[in-house]
Amino acid sequence: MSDFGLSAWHRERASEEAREGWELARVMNVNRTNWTIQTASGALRAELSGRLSWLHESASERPAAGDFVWVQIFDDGDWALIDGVLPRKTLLQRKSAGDHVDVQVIAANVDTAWIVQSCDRDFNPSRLDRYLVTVRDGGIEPVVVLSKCDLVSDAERDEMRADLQVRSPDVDPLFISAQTGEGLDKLNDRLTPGHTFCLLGSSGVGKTTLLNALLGEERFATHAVRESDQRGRHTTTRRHLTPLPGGAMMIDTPGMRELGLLGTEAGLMAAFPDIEALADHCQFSDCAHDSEKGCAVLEAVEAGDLEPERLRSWKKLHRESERHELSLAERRRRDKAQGKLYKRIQQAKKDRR
Ligand SMILES: Nc1nc2c(ncn2[C@@H]2O[C@H](COP(=O)(O)OP(=O)(O)O)[C@@H](O)[C@H]2O)c(=O)[nH]1
Ligand SMILES: [Mg+2]
Ligand SMILES: [Zn+2]
Repeated sequence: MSDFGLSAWHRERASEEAREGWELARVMNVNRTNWTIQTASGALRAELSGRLSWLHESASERPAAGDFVWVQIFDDGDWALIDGVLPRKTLLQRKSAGDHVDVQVIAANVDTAWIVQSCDRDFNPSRLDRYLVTVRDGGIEPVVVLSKCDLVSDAERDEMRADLQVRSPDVDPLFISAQTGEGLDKLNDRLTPGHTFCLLGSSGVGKTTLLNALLGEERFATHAVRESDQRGRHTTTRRHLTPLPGGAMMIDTPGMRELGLLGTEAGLMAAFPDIEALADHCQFSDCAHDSEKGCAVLEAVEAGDLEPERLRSWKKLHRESERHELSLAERRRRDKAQGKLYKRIQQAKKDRR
């Protein structure tokens, strides 16, 4: 556990910039301007060096949960200074919530994401597609976990399984219950030591309960789903990284109300390889698979080889991802133009003096 998930890949990157007097640590959580890091000797409070905060102007470049960082420890191990971030092997990000279009990092260096939906009321294949695209886009392996299976009948389970078989044939869901313990051994078996895992899913689906079960103790607070609106309250307020007994790391996240897509072309390709392969055979290279002549994707739907619902899902996510990427590009262009204008004004002022 002493290397908190530092992979060979990261070690190699670290040796390229080996720093005298600095050591490697891992970001456990972030709270505005405060970081908690895991070092070889335990958890520590940390701050960003002035150089780093200046270098990393955009929030998405700042150290996030799961990042490996260069630190210097002060005051007998009381606090640390972060002065560098190792390249990220994988990156989990979304469009920031709300109208403002920007990228928000959820976590860095996650190997496998457990996408959790609860059997009783959260099961939703469309939302699952959204998570799959996000996870794939970051270069992360997805595992679909259907929680609270104690609350549904065997028939209901079969229905969900069949539903997924049609909609997302690549997905092999794991039914688990933290209540009865069903399926937990299967999850435990998948916890490769040294790998980093991440729990994703709506609030109230049982992510933190699952983490506690894996830890074998009630370390983190969970919250009952409110009867009034059937939603879980946000008990997990921040993403945080926790070392598990077997040597794997787990990042728990608060439920995200929105998981907006932004520039996830690679994720769409990885999550919908069938559609992408068919699209290669469309007559027009910019085919939108709507009503075009010679559209191989529509032909596949017609022939019953592609589930229409799957195509609908792909289209929706594809459109959203492109739209957000365009507005981000547009905003960046505007910011840049504004920056130039500002510089010109400053120069003009100077010239007048
Ligand atoms: N019946 C049942 N309830 C569960 C299970 N796992 C979690 N819960 C309950 O679901 C609620 C929300 O759990 P929590 O772990 O806080 O969800 P999170 O928001 O995803 O972290 C709590 O009241 C848990 O007791 C389960 O396997 N079966
Ligand atoms: Mg939670
Ligand atoms: Zn087409």
